Amino acid sequence: MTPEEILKGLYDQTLVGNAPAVLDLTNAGLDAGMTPETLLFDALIPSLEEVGARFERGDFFVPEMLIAGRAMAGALERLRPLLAETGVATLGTFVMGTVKGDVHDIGKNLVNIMLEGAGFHVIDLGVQVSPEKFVDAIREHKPDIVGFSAFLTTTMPMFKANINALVKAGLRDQVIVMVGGAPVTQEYADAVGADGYAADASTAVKKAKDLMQRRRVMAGT
Ligand code: B12
Repeated sequence: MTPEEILKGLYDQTLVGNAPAVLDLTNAGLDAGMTPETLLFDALIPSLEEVGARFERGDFFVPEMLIAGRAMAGALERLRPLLAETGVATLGTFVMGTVKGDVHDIGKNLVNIMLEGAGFHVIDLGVQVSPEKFVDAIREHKPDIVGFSAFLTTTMPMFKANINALVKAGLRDQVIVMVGGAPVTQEYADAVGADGYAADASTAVKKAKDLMQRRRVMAGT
């Protein structure tokens, strides 16, 4: 199979949610010397975007979205060790979670993998994370950054609820807040008082490093 055929196959099989074929094609791509990034950004992610577009048009329903998501998640698990393969010392601690009411975790998991690859110690709280759980995790792990992920316009307001909970717990000044997810914008992030926003996983890593650097400069260390 040529690299083009592998990418086309990955795109098509993710679209129909054929998890075993997606895993086989991922392995075939890696065996052929293709990079994990190529498989992700040139096939897997575009395919899920198309799934979303079809759902919006009413051509796909929740079950189709679910099996496509599962197929993508299987490939992501295969790629995880390769994407996270670095020997960099720990840059900082990052607590991450999908907000309460929201079960989307593929985007969050991708950000986690890239953060780990860049040298962050990531503590993943999973999905449907309540403000109280974020507060408890911040008290326990004392992270440099906390990340809130939301994929629904109806769960984005949880960013503000989480930030309010941090303020109430006296923790807001001790942790950098980053937000993200498909419907989130820089304007929305600014409006809720987050410190940083990123539209994708590689920008999220860059932004996390920038924010840590800025905080160090401000603290004079
Ligand atoms: C797969 C999927 C599902 C799966 C989720 C499986 C899973 N384990 O995640 C299932 C089937 C469960 C699902 C359910 C629903 N879904 Co859905 N889903 C999707 C779909 C197709 C793909 C999402 C995805 O994983 N994308 C891939 C990743 C890589 O996306 P990404 O945005 O590029 O991620 C990057 C950034 O967002 C950023 N990022 C993400 N998190 C963070 C966090 C931080 C801190 C930072 C800095 C950055 C960052 O980095 C990521 C990596 O590069 C989207 C369509 C879409 N276009 O997003 C709809 C979509 C998100 N779903 C939608 C809807 C409506 C639903 C349901 C309400 C449907 C229903 N009627 O039940 C339910 C809600 C369930 C719930 N309570 O959460 C809508 C949301 C519309 C809206 N604006 O509110 C979308 C947009 C589809 C659409 N076009 O209408 N869904």
